[in-house]
Amino acid sequence: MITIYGDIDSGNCYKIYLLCHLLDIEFQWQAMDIAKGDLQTTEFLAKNPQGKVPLVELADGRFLTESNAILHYLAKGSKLVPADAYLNAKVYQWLFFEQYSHEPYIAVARFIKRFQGMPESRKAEFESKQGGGHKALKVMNDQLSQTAFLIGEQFSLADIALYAYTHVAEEGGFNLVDYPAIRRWIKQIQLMPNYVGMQLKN
Ligand SMILES: N[C@@H](CCC(=O)N[C@@H](CS)C(=O)NCC(=O)O)C(=O)O
Repeated sequence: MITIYGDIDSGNCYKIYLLCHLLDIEFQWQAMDIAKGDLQTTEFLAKNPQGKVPLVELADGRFLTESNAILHYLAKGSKLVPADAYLNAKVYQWLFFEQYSHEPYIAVARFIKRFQGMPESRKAEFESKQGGGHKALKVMNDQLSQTAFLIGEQFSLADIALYAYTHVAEEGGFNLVDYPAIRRWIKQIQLMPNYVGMQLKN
């Protein structure tokens, strides 16, 4: 069985948690508290020298980091990874978009607002994240106005990766009222069999 080292409040960790539920993959969850310094211990750094979560330990003791690489590894061969070369590349297109054009804005703004309580020292940085976040949301909304899911009519890893921080974007100050196609897509994902929200289930 795999072990996921994660903090469920982190969208990058929640992605893996959601995927495992949707695909019925057995896992153990090892809760890591970032604020308490759990990622800086010698023991954890030996597993991931980057000192970051998510980290997955495979049944044979090997480790894997980077949320979207983990998603790809765990979902290989499933219906969430299209066999068609173009659609497969489309999944990658959205995964790279998520890490470069979406997460650095929306996740960071959310962290400053929700988890740091908007300290004065980070207010300007918070504001600077709004433009990029809205740009990313518009790109998603435009796509989702044309197709049910991000790569087309097929639900894929791309949707899981982008759902993670998008469904809590309001916690980063991004009002989703102007993005009706995103709101429709969020509801559709929440209705899927085995869907779980951002709280650990016992
Ligand atoms: N690109 C990485 C980002 C990993 C990352 O930055 N994780 C954050 C939580 S969302 C973390 O561990 N932060 C702790 C730190 O940087 O000290 C991924 O997608 O997994």
